Amino acid sequence: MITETAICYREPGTADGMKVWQLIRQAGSLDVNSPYCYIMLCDYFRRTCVVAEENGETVGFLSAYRAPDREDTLFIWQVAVANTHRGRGLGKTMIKTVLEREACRGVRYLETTVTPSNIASRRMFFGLAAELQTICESEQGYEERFFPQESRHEPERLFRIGPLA
Ligand code: 9YT
Repeated sequence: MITETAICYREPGTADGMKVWQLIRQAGSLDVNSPYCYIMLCDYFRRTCVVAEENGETVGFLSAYRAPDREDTLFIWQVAVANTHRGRGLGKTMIKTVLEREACRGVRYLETTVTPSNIASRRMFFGLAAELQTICESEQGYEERFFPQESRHEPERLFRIGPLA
């Protein structure tokens, strides 16, 4: 028997911050920021963030904000999907969910940065651009030299998707 449960996509609230931090830690492929950072995102930036939930469990998180000096651009900070829920389009659905909100009215471009090792994320953004019938351009972004050496951080390549219809 196959049991399909519904995934709910919603705005986060302050209380989601700690679960999001746990998700990011478990997911493994992203920078683990402080619990405080996720609480702030879930509170002050809730209108442009998305929690994906299944049976009350946090299985996905999208953090994003409108670029302060470019109103038409939504910067996507992190797209996190639980290991158990990969390959099911959660990342794309979270992005489409946020784009439909009032908070994203007038957004024509998506920008994000992705490390070379995060192949799934790169693939997702190119796939999303195709679905939205637009293009995905790639630029240098934040090279390794911007990061402290001891952090051993990979370069962050910039991807710009748009214009959106
Ligand atoms: C799209 C995405 O998840 N980018 C990750 C940026 C960075 N490496 C981070 O915050 O983990």
